[in-house]
Amino acid sequence: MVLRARTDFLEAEERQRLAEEAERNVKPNLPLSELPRLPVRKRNGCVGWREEAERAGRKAREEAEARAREERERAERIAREMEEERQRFQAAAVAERLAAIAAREEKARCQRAIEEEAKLARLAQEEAEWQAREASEAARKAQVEKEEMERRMEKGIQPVVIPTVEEVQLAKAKVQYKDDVFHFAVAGIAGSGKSSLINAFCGMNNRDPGAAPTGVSETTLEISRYINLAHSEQFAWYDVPGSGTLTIPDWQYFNSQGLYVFDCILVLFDNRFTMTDQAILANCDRFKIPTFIVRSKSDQHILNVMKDMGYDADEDTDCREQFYHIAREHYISETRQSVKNNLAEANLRDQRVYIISNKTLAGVAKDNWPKKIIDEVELLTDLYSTAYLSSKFA
Ligand SMILES: Nc1nc2c(ncn2[C@@H]2O[C@H](COP(=O)(O)OP(=O)(O)OP(=O)(O)O)[C@@H](O)[C@H]2O)c(=O)[nH]1
Ligand SMILES: [Mg+2]
Repeated sequence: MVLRARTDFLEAEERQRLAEEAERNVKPNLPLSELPRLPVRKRNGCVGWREEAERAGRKAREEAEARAREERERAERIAREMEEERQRFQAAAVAERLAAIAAREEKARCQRAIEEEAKLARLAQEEAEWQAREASEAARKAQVEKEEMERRMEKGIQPVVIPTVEEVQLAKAKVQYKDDVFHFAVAGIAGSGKSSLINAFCGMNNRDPGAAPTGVSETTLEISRYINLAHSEQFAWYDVPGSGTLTIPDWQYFNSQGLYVFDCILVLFDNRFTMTDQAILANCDRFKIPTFIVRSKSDQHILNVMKDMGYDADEDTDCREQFYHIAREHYISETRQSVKNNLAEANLRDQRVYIISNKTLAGVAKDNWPKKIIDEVELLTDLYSTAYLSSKFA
């Protein structure tokens, strides 16, 4: 009994201590009046004070635990809500900062784009201004050149056009140029007697087989090559189309015909000394090509002069001879003076004019000394001297 009582007492004491402790811990300020009233339990089957105290302590502890749990949960909820709020706030701040950064970057990008556009526009404007200046300078130079060309052409000076190496090679191939052959070209307006002159040089009559075609309807349209059989290894003769035959400006005639490849050029004229003749002479001087000015058809021209002087074909031989000599002298001096004047007017070097007729020349070439020689012998002599004295045969 004593032992049980003792145990009950210790248990009750322990429970009381725990209850007090729980009460102290959980609800220290609870007024005494609010403490649950402890039912009095009688010993031996009645509710004892220890059970009541234990129940009360348990209940108080449970209530305290429940309140503590509630408080904790509430505190946790508040903390969670605060954390969420903090996170929301933080996210909003971050988003705001990011938006500000993005706005700044966008602004900077726009600024850069504007600056880039402005730079490109400035460059384009500078390029356009430079091109305009270049175009204006080119136009000014072209104008100066045009004026210079007009001025020179007014003075009879033709523009210098230097052929390229390829053009020279082509022109040489076209005329079958050979380094050990001397190449004579005869140039002049259509009908001046070029083909007839070449036939005469080659010792042929116009109707001989192999002779250059002649006559009003036999206009030469391409450069043709002829050989003097007596000198076939040394000389080649070229019949060049008359400038009036082709639609080529006078000053381009020389280059377009490739006349720069020839070793010597005869400029043949019949009635008038033309601009093309002057251009050929000027270009030959520039290319250091020897030239001979030749007036053709002297027989016909002298006869015309005789007729102008009143000569009648029925006159007797003596009278005819007298007319001939006077007309011949008149024609020769008039021709020489007129060529001299033409050369001077065209600012060209003064040079001799050879007055010939093709029949007389053909006779001289064949060593049949005809009577009415004017410059035929000298022309042949000077031509061949020029050839033999040239670097080809020196
Ligand atoms: N009387 C005379 N007639 C000539 C003389 N030379 C040429 N002729 C004539 O003039 C005409 C023209 O002569 P061509 O030799 O064909 O003249 P061309 O310069 O070759 O003529 P194209 O080939 O058309 O440029 C022909 O009827 C010739 O007979 C000459 O010295 N005296
Ligand atoms: Mg001809």
